[in-house]
Amino acid sequence: MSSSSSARSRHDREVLIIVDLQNDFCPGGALAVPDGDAIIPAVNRLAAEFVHVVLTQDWHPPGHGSFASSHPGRQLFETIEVAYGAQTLWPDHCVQGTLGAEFRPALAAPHAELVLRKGFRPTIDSYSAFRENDRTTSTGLAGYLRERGFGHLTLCGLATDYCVLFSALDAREAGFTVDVALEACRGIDLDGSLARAITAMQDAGIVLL
Ligand code: VGL
Ligand code: ZN
Repeated sequence: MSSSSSARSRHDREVLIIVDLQNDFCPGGALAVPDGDAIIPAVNRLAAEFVHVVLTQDWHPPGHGSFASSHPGRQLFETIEVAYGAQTLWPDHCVQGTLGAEFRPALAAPHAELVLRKGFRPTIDSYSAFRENDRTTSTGLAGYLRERGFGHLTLCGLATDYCVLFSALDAREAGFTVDVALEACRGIDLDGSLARAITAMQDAGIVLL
């Protein structure tokens, strides 16, 4: 057994999901999360502990419906009504094939077994790695994890109050037990969204580490 695999101690029913640790969510990126790259040492430590790791990647086509630039006259970070309800308008970010959409180079998870891309449908955003923002379109991730025999998920990454939050809530709803490693997450915090996210996760039975 190699030294790296013997250092990995987590049980085979457990998987680490690293959410959207991409250039555009780090300082200098198009939708930078404050201190977003400060989580990388903690994320890399977690990744080294887990045998099984999944990465998610926000992956929007140019002109995506979540971009303020697609809605002339609208402001950045404004909330508008779309077919499925409220949608926050973001700067253009994580456009497919661009440097901003690539994983942060300092992320060290070469043994990740799946990269789950989301947000690729032009008119539907997807904060959750499980279900798009219309709350009906599945990404297939729950089925994948179940078929792999995973029962317990640990989440970390960006941003605590958007993609980590929605992924954690949907994971609970799909029947997984869920931990969120808060020291390995950072939030965007629009209008108190970070505090609301913490409360919502606690109320859903998610264990905050
Ligand atoms: C995210 C806003 C828009 C995230 C993705 O990864 O939390 N937030 N797209
Ligand atoms: Zn996005």
